[in-house]
Amino acid sequence: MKKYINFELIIFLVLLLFVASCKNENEIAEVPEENTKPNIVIIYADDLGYGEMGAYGATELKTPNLDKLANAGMRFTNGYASSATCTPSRYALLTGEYPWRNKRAKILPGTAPLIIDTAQPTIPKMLKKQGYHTGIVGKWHLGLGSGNVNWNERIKPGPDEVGFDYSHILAATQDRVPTVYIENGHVVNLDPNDPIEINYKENFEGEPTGLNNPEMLNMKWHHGHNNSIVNGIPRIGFMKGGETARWIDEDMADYFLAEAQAYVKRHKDEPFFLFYTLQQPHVPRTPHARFVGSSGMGPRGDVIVEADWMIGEFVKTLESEGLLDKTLIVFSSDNGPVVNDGYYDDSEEKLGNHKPAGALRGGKYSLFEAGTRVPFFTFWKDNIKPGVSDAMVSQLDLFSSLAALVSSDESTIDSQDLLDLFLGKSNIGRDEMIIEATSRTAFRKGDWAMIPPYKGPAVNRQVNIELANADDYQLYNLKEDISQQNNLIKSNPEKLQEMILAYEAIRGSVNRKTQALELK
Ligand code: NG6
Ligand code: CA
Repeated sequence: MKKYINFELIIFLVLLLFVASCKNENEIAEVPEENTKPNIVIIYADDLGYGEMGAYGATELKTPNLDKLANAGMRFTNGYASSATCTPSRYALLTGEYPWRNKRAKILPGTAPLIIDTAQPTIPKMLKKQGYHTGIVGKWHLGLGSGNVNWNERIKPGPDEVGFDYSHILAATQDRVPTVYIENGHVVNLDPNDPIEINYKENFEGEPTGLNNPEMLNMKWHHGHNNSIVNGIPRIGFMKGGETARWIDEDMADYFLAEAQAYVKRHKDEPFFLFYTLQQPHVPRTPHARFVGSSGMGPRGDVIVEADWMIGEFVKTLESEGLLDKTLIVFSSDNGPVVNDGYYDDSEEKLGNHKPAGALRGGKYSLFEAGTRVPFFTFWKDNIKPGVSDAMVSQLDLFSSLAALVSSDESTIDSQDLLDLFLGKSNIGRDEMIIEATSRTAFRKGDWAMIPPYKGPAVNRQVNIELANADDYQLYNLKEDISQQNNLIKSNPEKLQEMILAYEAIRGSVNRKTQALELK
């Protein structure tokens, strides 16, 4: 009798094990691990302001493709770049570290060495460890090499050494030399018999410049931008040689779009991360002929229309490759808007009623809100429900949030895991953060903004932007006063003290010596 019971029990257990193992096999077969990893694309505009998309209230400028994504995704009304200029914002986004912790995170010349330590964690490195292929197409501006780059050899360290498997970039900005594309460390279409030489201090003998040869220009410089002339446009820095490699400015949008599309097609069968970094609407604004006149606002508006079109085409590619519901798209801008950033390009004359910063005060280079508060949204077909959030979020937070998305346990001190917010499952953002503009810092906490006193002009007359320099502290309640018109330090000294203490707890006490804004 005893024996019989045991026999039955054993059969039962064997059957149970068999069923359980079948179920496991089925599960594994149905959901292979790789398929659970979404592709990640960050589309990053250059100098696009808070008020430049229909979804953020623009009425004069039409951005239908961006609006479609923003309105179908999670749109943040308190989304921030970490800085009011390009290099520091890009540094912070990729490393998850506040840019003011790195003294070299400032607007860089085209000859600057790489400012990300090759041992430092970065988003692409973190994603690579989770099986992602990683690529960057577009603007870089984080430095290349370790000083004295030879542009005619493999240029390193660069994107590859900080985690990008593939890179197809412009080194610095569209207005800085070298005016060539660089693919995986090699200048594209370079003729070895016509080597490239670059110098940011002095010209090469006999080479024309914007300063000396105005007759050669088809775009005039307003301030700075009077060194070497490429395609009739005077640039920052001096360049010689590399004739066959020089880009055609008007083709840049099409060029990078084709590269971004090709990248997606090449890597559609594995999880990929693409950092698609647009050059628009940074100067010089050079829309393709198809877009000239498209905005009625001159080249600045036209290149925004062009960028919007590029994004529409790029999304179509994701769709036709069957990837739209497998790809998280994050869109933002590296800093706020500037209208005249150094060329006479009709941008001021033709601006009309368009307000690049919306209701915000300041602009690029400014510690007022327009410097860092930018368009910021996430889109993921069938995975993120349409919504608008006023929670505070910084591009710094992408590091830890994307790590959480791909089940990596990496994070950084400055980057917060706000994945649920990005996916529209929560409305809890950051409580506080430091913002930066041309090496000055200010503080955001809750509804409040606090700007310490800084010496220097209140307004930069060249770009016509209020920088937020003042003799005393400034304190604004952004909920009641989004345009920062009422400084509340006198009526609310307790709040000011609280803000100063919280700011200094992160930033330390800062030596606020004169911080002249050098635009050169
Ligand atoms: C400034 C340039 C400006 C722009 C900026 C960098 C002058 C006078 N001004 O120094 O045109 O290139 O640097 O912009 O040279 S950013 O968006 O890349 O930070
Ligand atoms: Ca920028």
